[in-house]
Amino acid sequence: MSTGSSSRTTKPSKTTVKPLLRKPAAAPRVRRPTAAPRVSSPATAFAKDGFFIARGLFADRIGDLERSFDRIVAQLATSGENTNARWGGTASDQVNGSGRIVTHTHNVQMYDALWATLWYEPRFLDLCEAFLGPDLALHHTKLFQKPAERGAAFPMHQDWGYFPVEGDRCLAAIVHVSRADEQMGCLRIVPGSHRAGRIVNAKGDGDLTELQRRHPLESAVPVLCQPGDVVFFHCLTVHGSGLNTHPTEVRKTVLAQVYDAKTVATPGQHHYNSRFMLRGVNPRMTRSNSDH
Ligand SMILES: O=C(O)CCC(=O)C(=O)O
Repeated sequence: MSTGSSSRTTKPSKTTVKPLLRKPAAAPRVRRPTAAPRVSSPATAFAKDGFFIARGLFADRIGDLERSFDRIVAQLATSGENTNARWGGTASDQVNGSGRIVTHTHNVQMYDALWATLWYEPRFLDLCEAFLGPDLALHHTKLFQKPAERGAAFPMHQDWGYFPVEGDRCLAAIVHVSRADEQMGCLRIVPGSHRAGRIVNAKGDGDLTELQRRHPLESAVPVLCQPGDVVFFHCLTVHGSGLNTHPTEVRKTVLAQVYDAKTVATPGQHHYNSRFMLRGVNPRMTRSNSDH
């Protein structure tokens, strides 16, 4: 596997926003460098930018991941339930219009053990540990499938508003099961935005917010990914994702929310907090807390 924000060739963008991944820099002019070039560590990049792309982290598992993903989506379709998680609210209506879909379920580990054990892979946890420290708990996971042509967008938001964690020591990790580009409604991010802290009205499923006026979806940086790439981002990083208007390609992702188990996730939130320990110990766990 290779990690880091390395270059990928992409089709020319319709927007004026530059994709996150640039072409390789021209060869340096200095003939005899006196020191090796500085390469920032994942932890340094995450602290500075509020995100890190682990290229190909699960590329060698992609066949199994996609088979499982497709099976779960088929299972969802037979349930008769509403599985469309397209957000409501005027901000979402403005970007989505009508008839758009994002197929969703929470807690993918409840469908297939593959999505329970994947988070225990050392290559995944080593990165989480670099970003959050040695004691790591799983909050929840979720699956998103944006169908071709009709895939819904997520307006810009910060995640903390949905499941606040003490000290904001929480991250999202998006496992790309398919590729994702701008036409397919890829993730869009505002690099460094986590450093401004919690924004009031940070949610994306209500009326248009100051956050969305300040950071329009189309100005955020598109994060172009290949199957097996994992994008980690801070719970304060301003982000959203676009429409899937691609005529044939489906965008498939599974997202895990992981937090520092030395901090407490505010109870009573809409999002289920599994509190499963992925690595290390939870020094704040109590008998009553472990029982609901
Ligand atoms: O992956 C996406 O399309 C965006 C998901 C997202 O913004 C979120 O779950 O907070």
